[in-house]
Amino acid sequence: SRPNLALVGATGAVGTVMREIVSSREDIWGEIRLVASARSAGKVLRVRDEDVVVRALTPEVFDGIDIVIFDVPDEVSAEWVPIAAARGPIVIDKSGTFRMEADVPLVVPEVNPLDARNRPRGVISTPNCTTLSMMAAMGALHAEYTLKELVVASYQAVSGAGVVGPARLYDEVEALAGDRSVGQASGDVRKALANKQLPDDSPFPAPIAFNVVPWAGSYKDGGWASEELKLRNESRKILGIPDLKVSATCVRVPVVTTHSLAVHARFEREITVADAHRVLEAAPTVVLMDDPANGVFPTPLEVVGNDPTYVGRIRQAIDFPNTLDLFVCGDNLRKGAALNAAEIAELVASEL
Ligand code: 11C
Repeated sequence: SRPNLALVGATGAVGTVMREIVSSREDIWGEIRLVASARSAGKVLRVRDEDVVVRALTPEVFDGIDIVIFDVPDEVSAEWVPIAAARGPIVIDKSGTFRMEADVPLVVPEVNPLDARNRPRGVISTPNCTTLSMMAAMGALHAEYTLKELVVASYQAVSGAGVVGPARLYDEVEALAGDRSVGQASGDVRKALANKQLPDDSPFPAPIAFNVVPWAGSYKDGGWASEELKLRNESRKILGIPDLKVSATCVRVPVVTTHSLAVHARFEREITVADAHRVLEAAPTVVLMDDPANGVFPTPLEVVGNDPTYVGRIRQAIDFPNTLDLFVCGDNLRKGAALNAAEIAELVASEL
C-alpha cells in the first residue's frame, strides 16, 4: 500500500511550496495529512487538487503516518520531532536542531543518498537553504576533483526568513515608491520608512529595500552569524570531509526568493573551466549557464521557481592554484527547503 505522508508546518513559506511540490511530482503517497499549530487548525488548504483540513499538532496526529516532514522553528522541532519519531514514522526535519548530531544523517539526495539509510533515531535532517544552494554543484565537483577549501559570500533572499521576509521587503518598497531622493544620504531610508509609519519589527537588522545587510541568523561567538557556521559545519557533514576548510560571509539582499553564492573553491587536483563545465553538465540536477561573453549567467529572477542549481561565471582563479571562482543560484524554498525534503521523503518511501 502507498505510504502516508504528514506535513508539519503546512501553512508557512516552505509549507506552501511543499504542498505545491508534492502536488506536482509523481504521486506516490496514500494520505497526505496537513498539520500546523493550533492557531491554523481547521483551515482548509489545497494539496493534490483536493481540499484538506489542517489538523493541530498533537501526538495522535502521527498515528497511521509513515513519513513526516517538519518545517517549523528549531524549538518546535526540538520538542515535537522526538514525539513524532516515537510514534513510528520516519521524520525528515528541516530545522537546525538535529543537523549536526552524529546519529542523525544530513542528506542531499544527489550527494549523499546512502547516509539516509543510517538513521538510528528515525530522524533525517535536511540542510539550511544557504548550504543547499551550492551542494549539488560542489558535490559533483568534489566527487572528481576532491574539495579542500571553500570561501563563500552569500546573497540571500528575504524569503529565507519566512513569510515575514517578503512581507517586509514589499512593505518597504511600497513605502518608498516614487521617492526619487532616497538612498542618497546616510539614514534617509530609515527616516523615510519611519515617516510612513512602517512598524519597527522588521526581521532584518537594517532596511532591506535599496540595501545589502551583512547579517543572517543569530549572533555566535567570535562575531560569526549562525548562517555562516551552518554553511561550514553542514558542508563538511554532507560532503563527508570533516576537515574541509570553509569560511563564509552571509549577506541579505533585496531579492524575494533564490539564494546566490559567490564560491572560491580549492581542489586537491588541477581543475580547468572546461573540466568544471564537463562535470556540471553531466550533473542531473545542475544547470550550467556560463557564457558571460554573451551575457549568460544565472540571476535569482530567472532561477526562482525552478528546481535545479544554476551555475555560471566559472573562472580559474588567477593567483590560486587548483582553484575555481564561480556563482551559484538556487531557489531557497524549492531545492533549499521543500524540494530537498520531498526528495528525501521519496528516497525513504522507496525502501519502505
Ligand atoms: C535564511 N537560510 O536565509 C536561512 C533560513 O537553518 O534552516 C533557514 C535557517 C535554517 O534566513
